[in-house]
Amino acid sequence: MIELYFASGACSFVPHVGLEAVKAATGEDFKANLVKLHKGENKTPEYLAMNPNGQVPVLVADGKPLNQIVAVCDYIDRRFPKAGLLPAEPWARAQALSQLAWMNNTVHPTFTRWFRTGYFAESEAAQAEVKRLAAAQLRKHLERIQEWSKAAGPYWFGDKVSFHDAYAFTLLRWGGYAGIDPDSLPALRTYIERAVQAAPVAAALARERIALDTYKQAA
Ligand SMILES: N[C@@H](CCC(=O)N[C@@H](CS)C(=O)NCC(=O)O)C(=O)O
Repeated sequence: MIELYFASGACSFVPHVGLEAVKAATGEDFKANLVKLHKGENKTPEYLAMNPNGQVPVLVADGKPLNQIVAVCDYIDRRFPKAGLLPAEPWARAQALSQLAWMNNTVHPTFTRWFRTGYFAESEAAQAEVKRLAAAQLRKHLERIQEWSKAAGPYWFGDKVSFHDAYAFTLLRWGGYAGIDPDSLPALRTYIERAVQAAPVAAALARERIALDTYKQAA
């Protein structure tokens, strides 16, 4: 039995899409537990016992909690290889994990500087500077993802949806909040618009009630 603790629009979308792909490929269902971050549901003693970082996602596999996206994705792929979420050939798999790790350990924390600027600077002027520099770095990061996405056909690894499609969507969607117009990354946008049509992505989007509409919301 698999359970996923997720928050709408958060990085937990990445394993969320993976589990929908597993369900489509194998029939293995999962329980999706919504965590309301704005209500502090991720800071309760029960939640912290599953993830001391107080973050989503948490995957609970047969009663045991696992956190950190890269580990969660690796576990889902190894437990359900039939879903073909990651390449099986060792070098291709290592490259795939390298990309996933970079999205998680570099692009994602750059967004943290944008979303939670108060952690990094106190004065209004310093915060404005942190935000401006973060936005400039985010654009460069999204440009690199756009370059990678040019090899997608139709999805990141071919004809099966993967975690990378979900992370690319999430990062482009967050970019809208940071003032990055998805239209300014046309190849990435075209690929993402294709990826969101895939049934597992569409199912996760519907459960989370999100879309690629944050740029307009932020304007
Ligand atoms: N490196 C962590 C990042 C997780 C993370 O940053 N989660 C965010 C949502 S995207 C979160 O739960 N934030 C709430 C908080 O930190 O209070 C992972 O891979 O799981």
